[in-house]
Amino acid sequence: MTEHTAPMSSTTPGEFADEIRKELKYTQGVTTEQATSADVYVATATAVRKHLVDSWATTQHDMVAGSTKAVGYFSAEFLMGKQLLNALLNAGLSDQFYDAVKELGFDVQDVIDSEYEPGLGNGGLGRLAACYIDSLASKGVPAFGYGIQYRYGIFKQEFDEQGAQVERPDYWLANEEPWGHIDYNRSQRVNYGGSVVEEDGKKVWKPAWSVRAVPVDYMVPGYASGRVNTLRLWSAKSYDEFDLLAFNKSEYVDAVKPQVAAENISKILYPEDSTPQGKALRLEQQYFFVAASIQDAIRVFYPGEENPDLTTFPSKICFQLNDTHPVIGIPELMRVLIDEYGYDWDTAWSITNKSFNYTCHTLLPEALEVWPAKLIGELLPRHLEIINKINEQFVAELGTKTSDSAKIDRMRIVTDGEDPQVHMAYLATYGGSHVNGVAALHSQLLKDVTLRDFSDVYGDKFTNVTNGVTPRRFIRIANPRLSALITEGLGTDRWLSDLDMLEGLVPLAKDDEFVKKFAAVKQANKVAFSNYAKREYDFDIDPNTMVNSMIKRLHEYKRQSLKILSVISQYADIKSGKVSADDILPRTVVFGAKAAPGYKMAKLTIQLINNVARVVNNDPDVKGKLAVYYPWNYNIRLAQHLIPATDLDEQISQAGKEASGTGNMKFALNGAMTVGTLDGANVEIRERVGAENFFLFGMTVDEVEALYAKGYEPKYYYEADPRLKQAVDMVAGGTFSEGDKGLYEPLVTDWLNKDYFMTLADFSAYMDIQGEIETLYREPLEWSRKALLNVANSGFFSSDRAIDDYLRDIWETGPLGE
Ligand code: 26Q
Repeated sequence: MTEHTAPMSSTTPGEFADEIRKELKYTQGVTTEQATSADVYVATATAVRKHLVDSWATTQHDMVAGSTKAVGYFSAEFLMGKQLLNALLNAGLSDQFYDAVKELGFDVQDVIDSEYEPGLGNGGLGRLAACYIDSLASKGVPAFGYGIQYRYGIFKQEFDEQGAQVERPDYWLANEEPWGHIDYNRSQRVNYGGSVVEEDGKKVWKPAWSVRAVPVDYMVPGYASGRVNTLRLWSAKSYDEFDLLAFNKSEYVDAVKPQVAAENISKILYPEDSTPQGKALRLEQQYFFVAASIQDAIRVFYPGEENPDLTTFPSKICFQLNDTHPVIGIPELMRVLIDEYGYDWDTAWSITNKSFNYTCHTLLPEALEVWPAKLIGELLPRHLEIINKINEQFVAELGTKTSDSAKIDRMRIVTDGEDPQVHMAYLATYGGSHVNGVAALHSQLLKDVTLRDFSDVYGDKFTNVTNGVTPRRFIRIANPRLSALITEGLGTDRWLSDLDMLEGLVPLAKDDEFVKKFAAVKQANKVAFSNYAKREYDFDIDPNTMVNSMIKRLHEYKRQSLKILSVISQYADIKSGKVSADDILPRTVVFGAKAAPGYKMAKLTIQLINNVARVVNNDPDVKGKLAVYYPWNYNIRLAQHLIPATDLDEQISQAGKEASGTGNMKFALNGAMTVGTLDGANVEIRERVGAENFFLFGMTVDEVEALYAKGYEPKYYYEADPRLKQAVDMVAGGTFSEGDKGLYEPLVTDWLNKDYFMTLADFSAYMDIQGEIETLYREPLEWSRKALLNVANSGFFSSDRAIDDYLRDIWETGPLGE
């Protein structure tokens, strides 16, 4: 007997069909006959929301009335993915939905496809925030996600005739968006600019302009928790609308300008995911959502109170800073407490310190945000004063802890000198209670390298929380076949809220019949993906080849170059007859990646991959042996289709550069094997699934450091490995640019002369492990057994476990009513 614990509404399919009909009629204003799939999508979304609204209201009520500390997850990005199937799953209406849509005479796929994916994030950090608010709701922990409702999400990626990336605006709100609830009655004023004056011995900020922050609320339904939390995304509106009347006619049109400027604040998501550029608008955005959210939290937890006792604030809610992007919240809470509620500095500092914690997501020094003090002073003069005072207090405190003045100098939150800079990571570390990295290796490197001085002095603040991903979206929804098999194997579906239960599959890896079923699931997923790729991209993917995927942002440190050089080398070997036809293991290599629009090397790498794909896929000599596909506009939807169909996953960053990675977890949980370096969470994945079930290659962090120290010479590796030399020479010689030797020159020059991320040094090891990979793949049963052990041993990488870690070690809170 199989035990089912998934939420199940008592609404029948017929009743749900009636609800959808009603929404079509009364909300959409169309008859079922007139309705399009898009209408049915909106009507279904509206209907399912109504199923969740009571739980939403009780969750809000219980949160404010109860004594359980809530969590405010502050993030400039929430990469949510489509909402419909997730909402249906958690409302217990998935089955009813399929039947109801059929009853109404529509195609389920068309209805699902009508939802436009909101792209309010760049990549890992934004998707992590989405997984965490899912897990918080599923655990019944009272929580808000606080962020920005950008009008334009991450750009839509297209490729031009030459294979180069073209960015198109992503105006995701062009059609009706049924999930967000705009709440004009709970808007907040956010001020900017002006100056600070003294009045009666008190500092008073006289801002020059302000913006209205209007909350757009999204339900975050928990899985089997009966709880629905809120994702509150702020949208910027102008206050100037009514002032227009005061202008005379000649100024009428110009008068609209400040309104446009104000609304620009939430207009666009910055598409860079490293090397922050210190743009004023970016700081305006950061302050915008953080200031609105802090006021909002005070309003929510002290409703109607004129003089709230904010010394209790840290027992009501704590704020998690998702990287440094919301760190301006620290001086903002200080300002609110001191200037608006009259607390003295020390009391305000104690409240603030308890209220914030900081998660760092990087190891690249250039990715740490630093703002010119001058810019902060122009935009937020009172905050600059407060930051300077925090810095003074900090430097004085350091003086009592160390006599190493060089160290104190290095640690300054505000640097000395002509053009002082504010280090946001330092402000976050000093201003909050806890600092965490996102994988064991990353947290260790934070302590040893990136924030070493801080960990010497404030060692107790440092902790690790290894990232996790939600099994609801990335297993249950993305991979229904595997989900059914897991439930069959375990005799229950409780694993969906307790992913450690996957360990129960370990004994089944010895059962050949079960392993064959597992292999059949993968094969069916590959066929489904092949159909999807045909429909969406007009690709002809052979599902009987090994599907080998590399999906992530395009970055030099992630080393898509290493992958494409290896593909070129394989191509050359097949062409030259170096490997005989029988020895070739047919492979389909799939890339998915967006590059920051200004990142030249990354964009050139995209062009190279596209042109390798063009040459390889059109060469009859390699047909059926090697194919390369680069579906454009990689997003959550594509991930949900490709991951379940992947045999081999690439996690090949240079050791010590990828903070964690989360794609690696999604692949392992969906039964792909990983080829990877000892970087980020790969280390822990390998420990858990077993070294014999993971394809490890490449230099370690220590070896990388030693090689930098010795002096790295990429040319040496180029000369030493003829496979590498041949591949690089083909790129340089124009094989993938119709003879044009200039096109990839910047790439080739970098490889041979700089190669900061040591792609060339790791090439031979990477090529060598391909042999092992192919040998195993030729034993389908053994491959599948190992892949199954990856699934069975990856339960740790659930975002539910990650949230448990945060609850225990950082937030010190738990589910409502406990
Ligand atoms: C900052 C300032 C100005 C403009 C842009 C930014 C910016 C925006 C996004 C900086 C960084 C990001 C995103 C970083 C990111 O996604 N990091 C990834 O986080 C994942 C979740 O922890 C990790 O798994 C990845 O290893 C890490 O690269």
